[in-house]
Amino acid sequence: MIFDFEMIDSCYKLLDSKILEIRKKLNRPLSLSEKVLYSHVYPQNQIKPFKRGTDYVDFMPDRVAMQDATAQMAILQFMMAGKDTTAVPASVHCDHLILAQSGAVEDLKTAGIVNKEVYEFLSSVCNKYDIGFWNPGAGIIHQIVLENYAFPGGMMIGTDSHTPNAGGLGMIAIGVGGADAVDVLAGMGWELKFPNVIGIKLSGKLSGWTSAKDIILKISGLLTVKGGTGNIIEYFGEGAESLSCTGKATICNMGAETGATCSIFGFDNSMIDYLKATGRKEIADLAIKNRNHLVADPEIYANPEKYFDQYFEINLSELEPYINGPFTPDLATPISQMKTAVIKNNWPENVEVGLIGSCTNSSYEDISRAASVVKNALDQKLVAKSEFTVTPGSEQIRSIAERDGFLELFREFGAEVFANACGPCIGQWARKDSDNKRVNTIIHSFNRNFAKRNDANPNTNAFVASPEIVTAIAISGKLTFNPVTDTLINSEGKEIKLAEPKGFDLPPKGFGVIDGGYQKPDHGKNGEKIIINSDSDRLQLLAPFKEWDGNDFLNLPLLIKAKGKCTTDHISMAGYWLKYRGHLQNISENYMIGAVNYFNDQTNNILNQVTGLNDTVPRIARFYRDSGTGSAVAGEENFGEGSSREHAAMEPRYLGVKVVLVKSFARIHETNLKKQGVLTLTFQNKNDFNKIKEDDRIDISGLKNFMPGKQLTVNLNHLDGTKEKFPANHSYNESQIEWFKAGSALNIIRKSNKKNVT
Ligand code: MIC
Ligand code: SF4
Repeated sequence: MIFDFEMIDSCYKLLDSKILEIRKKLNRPLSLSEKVLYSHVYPQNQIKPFKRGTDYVDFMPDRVAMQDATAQMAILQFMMAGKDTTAVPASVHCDHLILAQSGAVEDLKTAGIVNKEVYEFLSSVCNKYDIGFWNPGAGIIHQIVLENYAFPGGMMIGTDSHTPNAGGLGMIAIGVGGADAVDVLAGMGWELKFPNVIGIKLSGKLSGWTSAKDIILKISGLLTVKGGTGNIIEYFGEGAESLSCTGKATICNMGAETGATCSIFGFDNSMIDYLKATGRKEIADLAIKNRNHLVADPEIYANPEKYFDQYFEINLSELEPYINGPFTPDLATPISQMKTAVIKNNWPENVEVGLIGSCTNSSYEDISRAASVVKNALDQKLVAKSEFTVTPGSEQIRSIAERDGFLELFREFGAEVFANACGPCIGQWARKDSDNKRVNTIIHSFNRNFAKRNDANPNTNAFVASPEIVTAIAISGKLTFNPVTDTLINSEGKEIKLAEPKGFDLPPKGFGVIDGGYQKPDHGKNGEKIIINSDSDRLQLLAPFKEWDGNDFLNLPLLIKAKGKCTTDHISMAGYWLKYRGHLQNISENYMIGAVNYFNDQTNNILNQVTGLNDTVPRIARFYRDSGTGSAVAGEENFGEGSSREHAAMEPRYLGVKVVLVKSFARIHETNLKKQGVLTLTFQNKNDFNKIKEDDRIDISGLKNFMPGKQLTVNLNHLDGTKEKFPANHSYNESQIEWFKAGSALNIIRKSNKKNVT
């Protein structure tokens, strides 16, 4: 079955004339990113040469995808918008809420019981609003999108930061918060600062132990976790064409770790093969007809330095496997240097668990290559020294991995095969025998490795590598093992060298036909009633946030000055807390509990300026809110890095935080805060961060003349009566200032749509 074929067909029908029009207006060669972006400007008659990195532009993406942990808030907000149906095709995927504990069958059953209320809510809401619903066990959002929905030249948004996965199939696919999704679902333009474009030419060809994952591991090291911010990464070159479509998706998926808006590959034969293999020959045919529009113009490829805002070249023939981490995905070490790095950094060398799978690395190619390593190890009488787990990305992949004997091989090897879900990647991992403080090392093929992310233990050193390297390291049990050069001793005492991995881009026996767990919406034909019990602790209807009272912020107590890395995992932790993703009041109890207090280096232990006593962040935030002052938060670089979860923005709003003042923001988090009505400011002079004291009261002045490009002023009122004053920057445009004034972006949609809601 091809989803939304009419929509896709009409996109391609219009593409030729759109590109002609764009060429007329821009009169210069176009990158692929520009072709896709300009052909989705909304409305199309607004096209003019936009300034990359400066102009805010409205787009109309072709579709929206949401996963269960973010869909709950997105849909609760959409329900407040008062619409009958969604303006573009949309889908919801149940993947984040399944605990990985006792294997796929048992865990799915438990999830069905534990999350019943949430699944029923999402399923009935999807029916009512005509949204495709993918049941728990169907797979992880990005795999399902790639297998079913993505198409070359399309544009989509998704309420998950790894939405860019679909760039592997030539799509501009951008991770956003739920409020952004509501804009698109409600048929309004979706606003984005027109991104810059980083061109990366891949030359040469991968071989041996090196895989697509190593390309993005290297690039994460080059760009760092903030270097991609405000940019689309566009790949090209013969190396790019030599990669499988799913390999390209891995690169685009993990590109989120550089802060990039998204990543994209030009249309090529690997995409044709993948579309055909996944039952979408008709789409491949349409794309072939539009081939020229689905790659950059030849002038761009001939002169990349001239046209891209930044340009890099990577020779795949020279690339070696990488291992990134711990605690950050951009700490990239080539495998040949791991022995030295482990000693130098005192990383614990023994690896306790190797985990493969996740949304970014569970393609047939990944599974078949990892399985070939396992088979070779078994054949050579090697046993795994570390525990080993496999999390397939979708039922489609799981079923053929089972059919083709790979999962049996993994089991023979002692692996635990978890459900097709996020599982250990997002702290939904009931890790056995783990005390919560023990220093230890794990290695996985996921995307992120922030502190506490996988098992809630702050002392778990998590490293990221390709599935085949994770497998080899799990066999050796050592972080320092390099399968390219090193040998192992087998159960007979013989010295053994692991053979290089071998796999298949696509399943030789085809993908087969499976019941993938899809529920077709019936658009409320069954008279769906959306019921949220008032005593539910999982779901809570939202109440609109209050509008701005027209005054400067005065005397806001500093809530917390967060030290160092403060990702959305630090701001609104996942794992245990995922169960409250549909209940703002309950989830707000995790606000900033992972952030390090600058003044005592502790987490979730801050000063209450009024009582003089230390307490938790959520409790003190509530205290300030209820006493009528509200509060202010300060932070450092790339604040809110990582996830798209808008809970990290709704919680401070709900708890009365009025301003977040930091050295720099991650894109999605800054937008999320703006959309929820929290003022986002950055230090003009980053050293001003040092001036903020634990018992400061903070004023923000200039709000009455809040306008684009005009700085606001921060006044610090120190306890000893002294004051310090400095300017702060903001990135608000006019319409975003309206969000702030209205109390949230949603309040504006609500006002323009005064219909009663369910
Ligand atoms: C992640 O990988 O961090 C998540 C969990 O998928 C998040 C979404 C969420 O927090 O629900 C993301 O990437 O946006
Ligand atoms: Fe799920 Fe992990 Fe992928 Fe996020 S990165 S969507 S938690 S598998």
